[in-house]
Amino acid sequence: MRIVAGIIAVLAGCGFQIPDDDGPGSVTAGPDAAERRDSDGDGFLDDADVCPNVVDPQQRDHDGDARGDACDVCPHRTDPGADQDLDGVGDACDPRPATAGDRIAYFEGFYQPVSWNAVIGGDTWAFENGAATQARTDDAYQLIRDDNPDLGRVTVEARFRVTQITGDTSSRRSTGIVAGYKDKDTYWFCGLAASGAQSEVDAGKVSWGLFGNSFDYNLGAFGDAMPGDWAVLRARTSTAANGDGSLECAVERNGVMGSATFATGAAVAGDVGVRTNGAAASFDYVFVVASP
Ligand SMILES: [Ca+2]
Ligand SMILES: [Ca+2]
Ligand SMILES: [Ca+2]
Repeated sequence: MRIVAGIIAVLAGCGFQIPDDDGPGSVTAGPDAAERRDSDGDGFLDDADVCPNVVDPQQRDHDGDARGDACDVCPHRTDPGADQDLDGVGDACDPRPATAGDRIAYFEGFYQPVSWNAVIGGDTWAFENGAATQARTDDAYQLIRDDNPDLGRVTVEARFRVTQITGDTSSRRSTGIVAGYKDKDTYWFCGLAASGAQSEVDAGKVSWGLFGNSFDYNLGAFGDAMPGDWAVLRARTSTAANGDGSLECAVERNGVMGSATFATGAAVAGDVGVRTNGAAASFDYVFVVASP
């Protein structure tokens, strides 16, 4: 959502860099050569570059902690930058902080251009100010990022806010993420759902044509109605040795945590996406860690 140091860095990058013979990105030696160096050659001098060693002309820093999205070990969360197992996923967002092997599959801050696909409902999503927004409450809408090959086991974190739900209670009202998306009839979901004047956490799997649509839920996890405050969702998929898959789903809102887990006899593999059903909502980001 934030771009820091952009103006200063652009001015510095355009006006004061003097290339010499030491190769790309270096500057003429002098008393302040270290400050004037552009190590990655992206036009932003190191002391004003949010990722001094990653070519990053966009200079995006979604969480505003002065570490750019392109080099932040937890790009969605202000954190000290610690990574004890050195796998590139910060301790604050590593599902296994003491075991190497996880990796950041991607951080999606929904800045244009966004290359996600509308797979359910019309393509009525808006991408503005670093958020994906669905304003319609009349139907289900689902966006998927198509990763090839599929990611397999994932931990997904997303921040979202529901602004309005349809008053028609004949349709299910929910907002959250999807994981293990195969096609519009086969995917797992985790999110916040309407439950009378309260809201609940749902985890489940849509598998029409195989087992039907089934889910588990944490009824009345939140005393608040579904629209309102921002919520942070965390979901983990796993597949056991016998092939059974499960999805752990937790939502935190105003310091209150609700969770639900759904398991069934099918592996979890496929793409990650976001989904609304009878609800208008904005997604601030989606952060995905892939694990072996
Ligand atoms: Ca630079
Ligand atoms: Ca950052
Ligand atoms: Ca780590």
